[in-house]
Amino acid sequence: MSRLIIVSNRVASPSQQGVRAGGLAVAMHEALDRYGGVWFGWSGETKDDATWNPRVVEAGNVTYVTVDLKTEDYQDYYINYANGTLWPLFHNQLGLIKFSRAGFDGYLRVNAKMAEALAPMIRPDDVIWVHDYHLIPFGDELRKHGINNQIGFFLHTPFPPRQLFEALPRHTVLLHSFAAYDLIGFQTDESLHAFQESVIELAHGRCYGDGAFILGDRHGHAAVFPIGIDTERFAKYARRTARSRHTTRLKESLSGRALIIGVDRLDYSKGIPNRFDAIHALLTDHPEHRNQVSFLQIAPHSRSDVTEYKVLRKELEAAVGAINGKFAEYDWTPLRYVNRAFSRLVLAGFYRAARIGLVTPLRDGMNLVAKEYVAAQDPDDPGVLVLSRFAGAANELKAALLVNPYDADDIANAIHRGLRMSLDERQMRWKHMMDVVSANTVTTWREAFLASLYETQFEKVAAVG
Ligand code: ADQ
Repeated sequence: MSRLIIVSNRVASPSQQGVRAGGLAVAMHEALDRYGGVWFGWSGETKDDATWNPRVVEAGNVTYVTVDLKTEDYQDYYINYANGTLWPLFHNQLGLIKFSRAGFDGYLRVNAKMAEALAPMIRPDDVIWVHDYHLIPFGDELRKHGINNQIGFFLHTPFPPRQLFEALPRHTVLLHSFAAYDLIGFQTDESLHAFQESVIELAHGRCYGDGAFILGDRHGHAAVFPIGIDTERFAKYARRTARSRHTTRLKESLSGRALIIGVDRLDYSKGIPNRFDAIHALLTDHPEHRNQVSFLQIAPHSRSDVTEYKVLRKELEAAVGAINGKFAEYDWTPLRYVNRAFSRLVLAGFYRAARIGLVTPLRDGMNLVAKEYVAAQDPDDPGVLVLSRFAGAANELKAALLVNPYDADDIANAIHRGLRMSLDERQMRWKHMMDVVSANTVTTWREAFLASLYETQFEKVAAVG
């Protein structure tokens, strides 16, 4: 049977699997766990004397293969280009983009070196699945080593509108490297269409109704595969943990107040400052909620070496101080701000204890937290999801209270509405969303993507035959 090789920027070591903050890590582990295979990528270690020799660790049915990065490569590839250029671009944050030639060269160099490290381990019938914006040129680099296997690519972030993508210096180099993949997956129709428009307008390629595209002398397929979660497992966690020590402590600390929860990596795309503004607006415009609600924002630090993330940290710390300073009572703090990761079990219990799940990214490929919040609810007394209309998840979770994340008043009004919502309406909305997250799970996502990838293989064989 052919092996699945998953390639992603970071590979969490088996010992780090308990606590994971990051949608890709969560999804990849859940996908590999079930069927086994190889997970290849960066170890997360940077060393001045790093070599490209891969380290191999077997754990259960998964083989983890990792390489370390030299400090300079980490800086150019990861900090400067992937997270300093592509991440803000793909989240429509044009003002935050920094482009440097050294960053771009480093990005191409690391992709080439990583492909060189993996290529000798690939068997002829392996299927390779590359993930996310860090590794767009990876497939192209593998092809240079004569790898003719099926290679798929999934973009976890949005793909930006053509007018923004055009602002990226040397964008055609990236666009052409997409064409090395047999199949490219996007989270939403919007991203797929933006990619197709870029192919046509910026690289003079051709796109067809069935998702096929031609770019230069290569052709591939592009389609939409919205990512899901392991819904059943998450719901089970939530039931199991409803009376756990952590959940009990949290509930006791609320003294009967309603809990509003936000859980995100600390990232400017997640709209956390706007969310804090919304809490301010809620307590100002709806004073009846003072001393009646507590907002818990869990936001573990991420990408702390990138300047914009340091700036955001400072901004949030100041905002928390200002809101608590203004509204807190001697026996009540409106905003609890916690910068650490929790196990999935603990998170599930916290989501279930929350009357409102507040998920308001400015832009997000999908947003798994929204789906986890739904999966964790008690069917007899479910909470209300307040969701940004600019998260990919909004395409599926239409029964959430959809808001404009830039509009603090809109968010505040949705929270107010959620806090007053009848049990009947909460149950009706929750059931609608739960049906969706139960039907489209991380397993159906993975199976749909791989089935399409295999299909392109048959088409290739048929074309050659
Ligand atoms: P992320 O931007 O990381 O993912 P998201 O989809 O919300 O965003 O996933 C975050 C994951 O990390 C969730 O599973 C969440 O439970 C977990 N997490 C967050 N904070 C945590 C904490 N304090 N402790 C433990 N776990 C925590 C990227 C894209 C998204 C896309 C995913 C998957 O940006 O748009 O949905 O990949 O494709």
